[in-house]
Formats: sequence, C-alpha cells, structure tokens
Amino acid sequence: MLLNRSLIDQHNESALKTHQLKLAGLQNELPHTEGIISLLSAFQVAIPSWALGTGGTRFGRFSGGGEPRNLEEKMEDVALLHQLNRSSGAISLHIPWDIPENPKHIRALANQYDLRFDAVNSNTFQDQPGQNYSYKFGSLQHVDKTVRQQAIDHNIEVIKHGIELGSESLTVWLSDGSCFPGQLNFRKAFQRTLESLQEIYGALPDNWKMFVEYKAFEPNFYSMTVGDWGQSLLFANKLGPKAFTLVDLGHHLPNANIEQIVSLLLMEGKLAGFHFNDSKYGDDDLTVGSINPYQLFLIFNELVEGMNARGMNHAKDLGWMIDASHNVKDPLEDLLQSVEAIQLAYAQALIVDTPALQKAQENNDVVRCQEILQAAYRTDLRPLVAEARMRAGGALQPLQLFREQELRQQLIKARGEKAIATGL
Ligand code: RM4
Ligand code: MN
Ligand code: MN
Repeated sequence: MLLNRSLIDQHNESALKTHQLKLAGLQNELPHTEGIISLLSAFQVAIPSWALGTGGTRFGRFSGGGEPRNLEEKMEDVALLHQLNRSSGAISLHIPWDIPENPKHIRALANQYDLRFDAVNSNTFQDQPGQNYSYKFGSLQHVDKTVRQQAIDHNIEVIKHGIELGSESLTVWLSDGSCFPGQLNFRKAFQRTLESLQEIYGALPDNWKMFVEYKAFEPNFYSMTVGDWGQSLLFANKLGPKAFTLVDLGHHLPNANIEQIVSLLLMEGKLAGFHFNDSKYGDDDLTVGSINPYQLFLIFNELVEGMNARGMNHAKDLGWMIDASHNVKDPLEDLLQSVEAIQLAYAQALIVDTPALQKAQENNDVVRCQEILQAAYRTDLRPLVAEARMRAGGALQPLQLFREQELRQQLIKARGEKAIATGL
C-alpha cells in the first residue's frame, strides 16, 4: 500500500508555515544548512526485513495486526516508509526468514519502489525444519565438520540470494559460544570458526564485503566466540581486506564506550557499519535514540570526524542498518522514529565545530571541549531534517501523516488482524 502523492503534498502545505518559521531561525544561526541538507538527503538507512512485524520476547508476542505476510508485503511496508521519509531506501534480508523465491520479480518490485538491497544476513542460530544437523552446540565453531559444512553452505547460499538481488555484503552474526566453563576450548572454537569463515569469504564476489558482527552474550551466557570488537577484528584482519567489524549498538556490556570503539575501527579501516538500536541493559533492540540519544550523537560525532579524516563518503562507504524490534509499538511507527533519530544525530554531528574542538583538545581545555560538543547536541535540528525530507519528496511530519491517514488501520483491513510476519 502506497500513499497517494497528493496526500503528502496536502500534509506539507498545511504544516509549511510553522515549519518555515522554525527553519528560518536555524538558517540564521547556522552557516552551512544547505550542505547539511544535501548530506541528509543522500543518507539512507536500511530497514531490516525482520522488524516489520511485532517483535516478541521469549515470554510472548503481541501482534498489532496488519503485519506483512510475505516478502512482497515487507517491501511494500519499506516502500511506504521511504515514501514518507525518503531515507529508508534499502532493505536488509534475513535468510531463511525471507527467501526471494522469484528474484527477478523481487528485483523489479524493488526498482518500482526505489529500494535497494543492503546486506544479506545468514541465520545459523536456529534450526530450520528439515535441516540435517542441529546448531545446538554451535555452527561455524562446531566440533563436527559436517555441521560446520552445513553452516558454511548456508552462508554461501545466502550470498547467492544476495547476488541475485544486487546486495553487496553478507552479515554473519553467530550465536556460537558456550554456556558453561569448560564446555569449549576457546582456541579450537576460534580456529574452527576462522576456517569456516575463510571458506565463506572465498565465495564472496570481488565487490562484496563480509560484516562480522559481535555480541557480548545471549544466547550463550558464558562465552561468545565472536564476543566483542577485539575478537571480531581478529577475524576480520585474518580474513582479509573484504572483511569488516559490524557494530550493533546493543551488543556490548553495560557502559561500554562505543564511540571509542567506532573511532578506532574507523582508524583501522575495519568498520563495516552499524546495526542501530537502543538499549538500557543488553540486546534490548529498542527504538534508536529512545534511551540514550546523547550516546548516539557521540557515536556520530566520531563517525563524521573519522570518515572525513579518511575522505570517506558518508552515505556509501559504511553499512547503515537498523536492527531493532520489540513488542509494544507499531513497527512502522517505531521505524519512522528510529530513522529520524539517526538523521538527527548525524545532523548534529555535522554542526560540531571540529576545528574549535581540535584546538580545545590540543590545549587541554576540557571545559571548552564539552561546551562545543553540547552546543551541537542541544541545537534542535528537527526543522532541518524535516526540510531535507520535504525537498526529497517526503512528508514534513511522517509519523503524524501515518496516523492522520490511519495507515495501520488500512493495513489491517488489507491483511487482516492475524497476519504474522516472519522474523524474531
Ligand atoms: C542478533 C543480531 C543479529 C540479528 C539477530 C536477529 O542479536 O543482532 O544481527 O540478525 O539478532
Ligand atoms: Mn544485529
Ligand atoms: Mn542483536
């Protein structure tokens, strides 16, 4: 279901006056608003195919109705988001939750919706019906080579699906690890995982990247074989130039300094990109920016500074993906909020007075450093983000329009109350 273009125009017209007043204030205050607007328009965030339905926890799942019933409907939902915000022009697929049975048709649909396929994700953390061997004791690390081979083959299969759709990266997240001391020989688990990853790496096309995602704990609670950025970076370095470390914001132990991790990975040219979400405790997968927007800003501050230092293209040189899903919000409203939070943090990082900050740093002027960062963080850039969105053809207030047009109710009408999307 797509919105009639005229509804977006009407919405923008009715909100235009108030918007322009707010924007004018910012334009007076900030020197480079036009440059920021064009960077914002180029910046696209991939939507995970597994976040379009209601997320569950291990205790339950409460569907809100109208969930997409197949890949086509998931793409339709992403297209709707993209129509509203013009910043969600990509989708990241999880295989086998979303197998493109007819890739030609799926590619044509993506063209029609102006979407591209971002990283494809493999899944060796669940057993699938009809699968020969179980991943109960791991996949790429497994003691039994036949199990490892099955997991390798699956990853190669995922690459093939990705090639058919025009993806250019594979994200490997492993639940491999151990739940109890003594269960696993760490060194052997690492070596086996490395050998398995090497086989997968060998199947990557030339222009592809492999993203090695780490996670501190869960579902294994004593050790994770790719448990932190150090372990991921070890794998990425050993694998070669096409392998990178992927940072999922929810995958650290509490209070980890993620912005420092990001800065050093960028320095090494080994940062793959992000799975954005927010969390209070662990892998909570909450809406981006809902708990700790300041941290998100600090991360973007390192990103912008680090990417500029390497002459990188902000929009294209890293993978920007959301990985969030939970059980109380409408997933589409949640994603609109997440994308907006990312854009705000990015925009705020773009207005940091970097030369002044560097000078203050060199002078050990700690107070000034904080003032400079917080001056950017406390500037309300919502009008600028809205302006970028409107100029790109989107809505000034996507969330408001989503509600005004009763889009969820329309989806429920079309798909039913009981429709359940594949995913977590
Ligand atoms: C994991 C990790 C992966 C995601 C799965 C569903 O915790 O974040 O990126 O694919 O969840
Ligand atoms: Mn993730
Ligand atoms: Mn996760």
